[in-house]
Amino acid sequence: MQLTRLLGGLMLGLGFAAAALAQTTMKISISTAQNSHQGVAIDTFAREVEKRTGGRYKVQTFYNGALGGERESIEAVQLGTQELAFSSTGPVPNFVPETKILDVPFLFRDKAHARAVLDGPIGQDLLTKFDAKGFKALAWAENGFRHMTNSKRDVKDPADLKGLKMRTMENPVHIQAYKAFGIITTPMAFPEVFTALQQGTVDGQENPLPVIISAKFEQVQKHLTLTGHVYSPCIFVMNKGTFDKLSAADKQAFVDAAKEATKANRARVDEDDAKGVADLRAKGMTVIDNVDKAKFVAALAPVQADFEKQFGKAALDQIRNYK
Ligand code: EAX
Repeated sequence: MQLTRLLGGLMLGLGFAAAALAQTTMKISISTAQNSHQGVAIDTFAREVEKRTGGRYKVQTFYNGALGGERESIEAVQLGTQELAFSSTGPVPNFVPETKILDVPFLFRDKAHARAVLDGPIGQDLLTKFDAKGFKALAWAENGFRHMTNSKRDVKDPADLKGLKMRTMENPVHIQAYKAFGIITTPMAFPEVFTALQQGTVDGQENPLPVIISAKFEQVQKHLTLTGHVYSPCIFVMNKGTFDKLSAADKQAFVDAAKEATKANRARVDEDDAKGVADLRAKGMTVIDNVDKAKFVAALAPVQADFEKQFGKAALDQIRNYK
């Protein structure tokens, strides 16, 4: 009894102490559902920030584009009206043009290659490019490799893409490449995509399996082809002023929380990639998984030549050959 009372008193004391400490709440948002690889990322991040700062910082999580699409969220973070966002690189080149190189199609062999590049000196150097634009980029994470879906036909060959009206991200590199496939490109923010597919405003879209599954695109798309035409990184961005005001230890806590979140995010992407095709087939999609990738690569040869001019062959080779 003595002990219980003592413990009770201690906990009460601790409670008061915690309440006396200033507690700061911050916001973070994603455009996909909570039950997704991005939801796992920000939920883990919020938990880790709270744990690593002894509860002095709380991160409020928003899903499904509740605070706006990815471009709007990044803008809000830049302005400081929102402290944090987790986004694909879709709209990022409009803020930090140096990241464009990561959106080049067929640049990465597989997820292990992409993750190694992002975690290595190339990716870490790119994170520093956000500083001058009003951001602190905490860590890279991912969506995974993007695949094509549409409501019109099985895409077995690049020629089958000709004339398909497809929603794309607001990303200049993607748009240039997809035009080279003969796609009629319609850039659009993610929260509008389901309705656009449902109403037939566009025939198709492209996204990794984790996004297709969590957005339930199988309800409005019949055909999926595992083109894996481009790797889709994600990033944790924070308002620079907000980050700079943190103590050195808290800065480290935020960075470490983002790294921990990336681990959980990547594990979920692997899980979704492993079961995604069977899942989507069971829900009625036709999935072309024996893709002759070389044909799709060849179809982009002219545009790749232009990317080599834009980004420099040396910079692209440095990524391609990274071990
Ligand atoms: O970040 O806009 C997109 O297609 C993105 O891949 C999606 O919002 C997940």
